[in-house]
Amino acid sequence: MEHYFQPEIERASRDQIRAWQDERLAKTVRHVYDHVPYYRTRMQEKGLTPEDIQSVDDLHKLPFLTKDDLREAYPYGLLAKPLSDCVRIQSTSGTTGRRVVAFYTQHDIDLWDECCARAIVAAGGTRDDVVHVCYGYGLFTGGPGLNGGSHKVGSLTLPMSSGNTERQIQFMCDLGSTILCCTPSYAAYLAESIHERGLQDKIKLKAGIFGAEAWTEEMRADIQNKLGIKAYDIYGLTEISGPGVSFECSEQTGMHINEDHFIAEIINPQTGEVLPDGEKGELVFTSITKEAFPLLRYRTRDICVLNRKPCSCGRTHVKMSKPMGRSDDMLIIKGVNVFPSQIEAVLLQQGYPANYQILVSRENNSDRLEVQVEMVPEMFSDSVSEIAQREKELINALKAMLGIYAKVTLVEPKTIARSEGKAVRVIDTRNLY
Ligand code: DLL
Repeated sequence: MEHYFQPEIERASRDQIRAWQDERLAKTVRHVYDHVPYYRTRMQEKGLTPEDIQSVDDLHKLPFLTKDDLREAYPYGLLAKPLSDCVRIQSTSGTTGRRVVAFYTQHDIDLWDECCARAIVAAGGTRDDVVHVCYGYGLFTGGPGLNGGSHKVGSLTLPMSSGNTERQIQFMCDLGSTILCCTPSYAAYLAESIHERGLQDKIKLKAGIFGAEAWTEEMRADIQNKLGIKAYDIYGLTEISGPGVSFECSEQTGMHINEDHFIAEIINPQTGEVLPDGEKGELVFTSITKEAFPLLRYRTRDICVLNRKPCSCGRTHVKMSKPMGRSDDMLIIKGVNVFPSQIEAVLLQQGYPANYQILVSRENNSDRLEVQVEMVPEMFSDSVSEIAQREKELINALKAMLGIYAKVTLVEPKTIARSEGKAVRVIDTRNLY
């Protein structure tokens, strides 16, 4: 039977959701216009006043906001409440330029925790569960978000943070963790480590809530089998609050966006044109209940599809597909668009583990793509010619998927570094020289 943390909201009629969105959008726009000079200037440049934004139908009139805008406004430029009302910041792990800092009032944190609680209950969580959180704690939103959600549900919460796999497994066995929250790459590593130690019968996990990075259906099947659990996807981003912007239900066919808090649009990333439901494009969010850091039409760079077909779980909120890549991490190799998720799907379909690295380089003015993937232990005793044959099979499978040649190198098990947080899959050295 399906359970809900907030059934009246999660199963609200579409008319009700729309009424909440219209009212909250107009209120948010009025608030930022009055309190954030940055928004007021941007709206005035477009000849807009808050009266022009009465409902979701008017949303398209507002300008987009990008990560660069947030960096420009660093640190306080987009703050919509006095600092004395704010109780927390979180920040992204950006690799270049200034960090993005998001602010929260206590009310913002309460609503964020509720979003994560919805995800935990959708994964079968109750106050009787032991929720093992090994997302990082600190500036990253993963640990604090799931931690807060678990408290709201009333589950026993293990604030493990990331790292120290030995200790993770020991606590999991000793305390009887039932719900695991971490990145899918770390879940795969934990599963592998539990099997190596022959401890699969000692763990009591029933579900996992995995997100913060892209993962494929093949990887889901692999983790589910190895740990004997049901694996649920969870999505979110620091700018919009953190994990729990959307989450999967028992149907496991996309993530319900918490539409009472966030309005989702899909746009053509090149032109900015709003696309109809069902079309693939860049996801854009407007937060309509945030006090300290509301964002209007924030471009996520995540490419996905929205689906409004009724869901068997009874939730009425729109579903987003798993992100199919990011408009900014799409690799262009020899002029062909390549998403790391396509490569991962091929590897897993061919029975390889999700331990791989994609190396992109430039040689003699030409792009070169290499995929290093770990052999499964059974292959370890294969002869050199058998390994060469397997590499050839993978080259053909990748060619069929991507349309280009990729060199494949099978490496010994355990030679590719494991990640405890978000995995680094792509090493692109083309722009370094
Ligand atoms: O990753 C928040 C989070 C923590 C989500 C824990 C889920 C679980 P950021 O570090 O700001 O926030 O990174 C946000 O990560 O724009 C996506 O590109 C990617 N991402 C997040 N969840 C998923 C997912 C957190 N389920 C960026 N599938 C987003 C694919 C995801 N990509």
